[in-house]
Amino acid sequence: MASLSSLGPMSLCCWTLTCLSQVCSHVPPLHFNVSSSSSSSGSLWNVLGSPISHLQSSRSGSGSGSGVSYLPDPFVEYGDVNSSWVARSRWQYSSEISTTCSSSSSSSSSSPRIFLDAHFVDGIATFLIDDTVVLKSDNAFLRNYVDITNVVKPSSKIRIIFESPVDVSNARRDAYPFHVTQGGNGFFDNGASIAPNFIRKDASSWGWDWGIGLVPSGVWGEVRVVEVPVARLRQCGALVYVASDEQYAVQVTCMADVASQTSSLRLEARLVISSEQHIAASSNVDDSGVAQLTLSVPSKQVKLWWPNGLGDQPLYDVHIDLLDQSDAVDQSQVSVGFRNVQLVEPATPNDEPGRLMQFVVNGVEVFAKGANVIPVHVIQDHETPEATLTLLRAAVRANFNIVRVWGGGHYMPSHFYRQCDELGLMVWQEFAFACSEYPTDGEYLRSVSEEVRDVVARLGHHPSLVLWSGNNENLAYASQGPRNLTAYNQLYENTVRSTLALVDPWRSFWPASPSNGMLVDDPQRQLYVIRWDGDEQDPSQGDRHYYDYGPNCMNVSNLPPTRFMSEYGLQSLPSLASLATQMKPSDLHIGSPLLQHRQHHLNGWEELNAQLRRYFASPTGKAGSIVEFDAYIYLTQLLQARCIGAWTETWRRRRDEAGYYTRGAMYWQLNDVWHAPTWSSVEFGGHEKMLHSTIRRAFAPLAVVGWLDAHAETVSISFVADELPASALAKGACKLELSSHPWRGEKPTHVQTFDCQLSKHSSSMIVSQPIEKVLGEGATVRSHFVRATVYATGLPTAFSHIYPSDADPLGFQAVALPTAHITVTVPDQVKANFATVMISTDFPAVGVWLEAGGGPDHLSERLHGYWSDNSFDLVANEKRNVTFFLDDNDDAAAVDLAQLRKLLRVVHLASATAPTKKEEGVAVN
Ligand code: BMA
Repeated sequence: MASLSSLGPMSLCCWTLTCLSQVCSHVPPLHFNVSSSSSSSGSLWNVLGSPISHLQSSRSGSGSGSGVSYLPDPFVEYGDVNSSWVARSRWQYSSEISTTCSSSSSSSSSSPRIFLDAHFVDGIATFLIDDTVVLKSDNAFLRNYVDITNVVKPSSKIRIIFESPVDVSNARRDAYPFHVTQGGNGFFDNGASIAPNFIRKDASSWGWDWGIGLVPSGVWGEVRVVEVPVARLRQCGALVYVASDEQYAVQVTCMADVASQTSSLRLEARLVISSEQHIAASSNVDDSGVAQLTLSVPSKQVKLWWPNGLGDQPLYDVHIDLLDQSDAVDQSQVSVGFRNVQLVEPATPNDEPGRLMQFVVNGVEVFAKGANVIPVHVIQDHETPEATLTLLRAAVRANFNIVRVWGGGHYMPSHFYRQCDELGLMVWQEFAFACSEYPTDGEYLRSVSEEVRDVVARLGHHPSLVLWSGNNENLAYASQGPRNLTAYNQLYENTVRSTLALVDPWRSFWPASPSNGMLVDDPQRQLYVIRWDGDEQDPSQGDRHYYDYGPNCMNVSNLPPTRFMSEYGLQSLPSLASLATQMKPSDLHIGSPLLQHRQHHLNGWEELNAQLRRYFASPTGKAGSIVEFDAYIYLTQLLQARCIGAWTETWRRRRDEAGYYTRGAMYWQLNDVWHAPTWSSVEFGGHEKMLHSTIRRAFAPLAVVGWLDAHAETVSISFVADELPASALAKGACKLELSSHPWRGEKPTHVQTFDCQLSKHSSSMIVSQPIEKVLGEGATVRSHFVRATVYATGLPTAFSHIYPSDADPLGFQAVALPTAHITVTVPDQVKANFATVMISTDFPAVGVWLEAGGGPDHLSERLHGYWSDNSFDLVANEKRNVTFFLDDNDDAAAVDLAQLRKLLRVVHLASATAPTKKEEGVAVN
């Protein structure tokens, strides 16, 4: 870095943010000190965030108007509506560039060049230096690089003007020669006229059926002014592919900005296998500044990268140097991993019509277990490494091996993918298109093509990234007419796929979710044709999305067949403690206007309440009270956990079942962007809902699945396994116990045991018996329930509870549900960031839910953390140890036991529901 270190940082002291529109003339101009970065690449400073962030940041004292907030928090109360004017306004960031370095400081350059790097400029923005336009940016997913040498002067003024994305996109739509359907949302500013599909910007930032509509503009990346005496690496990427049975290849591609024409610029790359062993190669930089080289890596010399649950995640660094003669003028580094991941579509084992949809990782047919990820934050400067890590660790805790980065959001920040590499989470990365048609004029398609190239250059090296995919749910538009089909092909086959094949021909491509797959996907011939039989939800091929809120959601025989279920879900409410951070106590009751406002899913309450009424008695507590609301929240979460848990187990157990051969289950949706009724299993901020613990069991390496047939006449027990330890696979290592438990009794009244033989990466039915036989003599579907327990050497004991009442039109209202008395014993002493408590009960308890705070007594006061197990069922007289962990990011902290004792609460079905008749002649406690 010899010549770069001679660069003195230019400095830019402070940005002024001004509102340029009439609509916001009442807002005083704000001054922001923006920190300068002293990185060796000669960067100046960053302008991070959006007007929304800055208008609020003054409240915390970071702006010059300390102590004053010009904008209420958009996430609190009706802040979304009250801040819609920000997206309707024009904004200007302005500042001064003052150079402090001398252009003659570099020995090897007579004419340094100066570049403006502006990464991830979200919105419609014009950059001006003095009064010269240097950049017009309207694709939020790009990194922009502009040579400003001939424009910038010492003490130049720089301005960024953001237009209103609402006005610009509406104008573009109105001027477009034909109608381009915009679907999926309409929540910005109470349903104002919007055209999100006319701007390359996070579609869900305009609001979604689970999300707040803010349409924030801003700079999520960095704005830097960089002086380059000789040359610099603008960007470097690496792609790993299988070159032969014995060899991997690492293709390194860099783009250089060259200041002084020299024929001796060279790129050198070095893969570090160990401190003694490196593999290196070099290449010249061509006239256009591109340098590409390939490192050949014998497979035997590197360890394989595996998804979570299947092995380790070794990563290897590639050091890249840009050399002028023998002087290093710039350097870069990427980490790579070695794995062979393909999404394949072979025939089914018994040659059924259609084909499988199967991830094969290093030769292993892997069942994909995971969920769909939406943006971690609508205002992307809040998508910090801590926030993404908290979320991804929760995914790993729930035994995920994959996440789908859904196309209605944005490409995630780089640290997200790095964390997925390290945690073993495969990423199915969708291009940013969802639930809409899109324009297909030349300028739009050119921007998309550039986007594809940039996304590959930025993300391609990540071993976790295993699949590119075209869009979310847009194939449906192709069937609407010839014009629509032509537009579809232009955008996805002839632009996204064909560009992708030029820059990353090795990674698997899936045309859309859902879809029937690719008929021809041949980068050699440059031929890309979707397989399209007119039904993108074809049960015999490709993936499928399933949402049907009408039928009894615990009747799993309603679930449709599919080769891969890539979306399914049901709503629930977030915890009271979370809601209380964004709502006043007076909003915290069933049906409150604010809650209605945040329910963005059409008929959401009706569907949810119909399912609740089917299964559960009404929530306990006085009508309209917070106690009732808290119990209602619990019931929505229990319902979601039981139904989506059961659906997940069902897709998994159909792995090897003829007529199904389902090879993936990815529920909708992992996370949230605010506190509202949504499909998530993890709340905004990281708190786990009941579903998350239930999913952890459903995705366990060995899951025991108990299920009822369509008429509730038989009880069946299936095992589903991924990778298992050798100890569990040995003969005699596995026992299954089926026990029948009275709701009101001390002990099981009928117990059967079976030997079982486990095998990995498989599903199989172990027992299927008439329900009377399982319940035993004298027991009825209303008086008893069933537990299946699996003991396998080297594995934790796994349970499944089968409630025959699930098939009863009255659900749990039909049984003699006792009021269990549950005791939790908190230890006296603990000096760690976790504490193990013992939970015990007298009677059976359904849906036992532990929380370290919250509820009507403590509202938003709680210890932030998660439980080793939660949302479980207990039989009479059972005792169980459960550990509470403070948030992952709090490693140094210790659990405050006094606080835990004070805040701890336990809810279960009987405690959350009002006493009902439940069963003739049985008194209810
Ligand atoms: C699917 C998703 C999202 C949506 C979800 C729930 O269609 O792709 O668009 O949020 O269903 O309705």
